[in-house]
Amino acid sequence: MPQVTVIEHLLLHQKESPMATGRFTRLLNELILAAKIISREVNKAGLVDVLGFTGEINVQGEQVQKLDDYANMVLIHRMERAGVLCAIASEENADLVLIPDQFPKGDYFLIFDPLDGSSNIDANVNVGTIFSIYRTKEGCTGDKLCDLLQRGSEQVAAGYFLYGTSTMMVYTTGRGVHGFTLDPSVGEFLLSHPNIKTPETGRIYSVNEAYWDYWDEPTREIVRYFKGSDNRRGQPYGGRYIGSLVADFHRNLLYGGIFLYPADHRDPKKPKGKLRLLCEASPLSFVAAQAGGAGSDGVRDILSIEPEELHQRVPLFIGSKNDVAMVEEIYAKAR
Ligand code: AHM
Ligand code: MG
Repeated sequence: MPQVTVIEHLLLHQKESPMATGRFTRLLNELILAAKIISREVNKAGLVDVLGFTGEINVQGEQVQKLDDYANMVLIHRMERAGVLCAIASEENADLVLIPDQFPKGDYFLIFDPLDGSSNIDANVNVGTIFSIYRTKEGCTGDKLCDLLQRGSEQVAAGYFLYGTSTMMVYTTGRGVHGFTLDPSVGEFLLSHPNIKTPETGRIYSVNEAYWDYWDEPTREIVRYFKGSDNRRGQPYGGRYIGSLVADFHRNLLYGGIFLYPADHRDPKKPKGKLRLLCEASPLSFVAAQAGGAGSDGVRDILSIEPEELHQRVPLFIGSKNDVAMVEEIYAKAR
């Protein structure tokens, strides 16, 4: 396969697309650079003890940061200087991060989860950065939340970096989903998975079944459907759950399957599940939809939900189209 970088691919295949602008290319370039820096630090995670950086203060006299804080800092530092954003939102920041006055501004709005699955870091399990990009609404200054919040269907691009056995970038600008693998010897993400399509019916279900007692009866029926043999496959789906959304999603995207994080009706902390609409569910649903799959809250397409707040949570059922449709069908029957 010829070695095509992300930016070459964007420019080669999307000439007529409004996304092939210099500003969008700059945004993507900065994001990629931030992800390479995060990837380098994630790869060193296991060496922290070996190198003696275990205390609060490292040998340079600097405060040792948790990797998720570090990833957040790198992303904000790079992206606020990119000159193409009007604001940033991160899973780690309660409020919008506005672009400081000394830096030029643009009309893109970037939302990210800097290090999804970070509770797995110490066990050397895959983690990732999820991103979502919008344009500021027409006529808006782009510095007020109410101006920025939009439905997932308005995203101009979304995707993720997966820090796994190799580091990958998977993204869409609404013209298919493409995957690139970081070649550390040249320091570039090279096209490895062009035009990803997910199977219409999957063979994997991914859910934290320990919450069984917290679920309502229709949710249990859904999980029984996937683990039983009276389903579309005529045999149980394989159960796989890493506990890193981005890694569970990526595996299911390639192999076919469904990831479920339902509402926990008896857990007062999670009446809408755990995952966030804007920095997790919406970007991954955009990728899923572009790969021929779907994302739903059990009733509606995730991409159709009008956000009300920055850190809004949403039940999430995402992956192969027929499997997501089955979830909606079982909930609909129960209503
Ligand atoms: P986080 O954003 O606090 O890291 O939580 C999100 C993570 C997802 O990556 C993962 O799918 C989920 O939490 C796992 O939650 P649970 O331990 O409840 O199964
Ligand atoms: Mg997360």
